[in-house]
Amino acid sequence: MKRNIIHIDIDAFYASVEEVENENLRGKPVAVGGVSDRSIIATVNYKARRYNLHSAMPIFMAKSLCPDLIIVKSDMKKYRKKSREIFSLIKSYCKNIEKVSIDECYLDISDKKDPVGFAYMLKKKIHEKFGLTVSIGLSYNKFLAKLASDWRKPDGFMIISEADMPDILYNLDIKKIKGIGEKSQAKLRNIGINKVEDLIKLDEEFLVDMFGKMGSEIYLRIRGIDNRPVETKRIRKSMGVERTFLDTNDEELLKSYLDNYSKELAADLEKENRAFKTLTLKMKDSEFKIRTFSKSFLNPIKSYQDIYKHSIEIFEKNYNKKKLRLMGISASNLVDFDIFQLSFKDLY
Ligand code: DCP
Ligand code: MG
Repeated sequence: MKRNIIHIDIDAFYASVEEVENENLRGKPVAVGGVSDRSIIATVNYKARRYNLHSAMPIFMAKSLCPDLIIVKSDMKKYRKKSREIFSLIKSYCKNIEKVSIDECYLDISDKKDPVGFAYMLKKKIHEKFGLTVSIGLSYNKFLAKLASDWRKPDGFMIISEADMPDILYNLDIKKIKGIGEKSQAKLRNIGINKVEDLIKLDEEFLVDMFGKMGSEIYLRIRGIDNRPVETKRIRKSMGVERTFLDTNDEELLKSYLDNYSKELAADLEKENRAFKTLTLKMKDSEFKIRTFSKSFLNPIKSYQDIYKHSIEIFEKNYNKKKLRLMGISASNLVDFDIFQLSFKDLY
């Protein structure tokens, strides 16, 4: 049966939250991030995007491109709370919701008689209650719904029907397809493959050779096929934080990122009442080589202090001084903290 799926993504999320709260910011270029010149931008509003500012850009660079930029210090607690409120509003209209990040979710609305009307209603409700605009994509699978929500940002609404699919997809640049990294893009462009219409001529074997397991996924996606369900109750096997930034080998800066990640991961664990036994540090260098290192614990950990301490330890032991472009930490071997406490009490 044909499904109707929507993907919702809040526009310039952190910056919009700040603009709603402080009217002095409205109409001006705004960035949210760390305030020191050495820190990086989390996001910028659409006014600032006109100056080519974007997420992960260092503050000093942003200031030089846009001297009038207003920088607001990020407040994760506030954005998480807002995110929870928005998702719970959405959930009151549709239970089939899969949250995929702090400001994105999929809904399976196959049971709604008027999917377009429903999408507009949601946009209106979110705007009325929170003053925020969202972009929505409507299609018959998750991949195309996400592509559609990205199409007309901000405050966008776009439908991709089965009839529209070939025109939209085949004209797409290969960089728009998830799983095709910069290195593979360069290789493909070298052999004259720039758009999906070129990529589609390759057989599945070729793609699997090039991309591993992901190759089969790419083969299907570029044909508009994606059978993944909207997973309402996803049982998470791991939780983590990772970011791309401007290449650096400044150890103090890298450690300050680990400090931020540890705070975020601890807050996520707290929210879900989880602790964990394995911590993994991932480092991608400027040549795109990825190295990961893990450490396991007998007793589960969950606090910011513990996560930070162990992340730093793994980092100091394994960092090879090469410039990094991405770093992340993740928690796996998750345990439910209530259960853990219970068994712990039972033992003593
Ligand atoms: N974020 C971050 N660091 C990044 C990317 C994003 O801290 N490198 C944060 C800030 C964003 C939020 O996550 O507000 C949501 O990410 P999006 O990619 O959806 O970006 P925005 O919502 O800011 O903008 P858009 O209108 O493009 O969705
Ligand atoms: Mg967004």
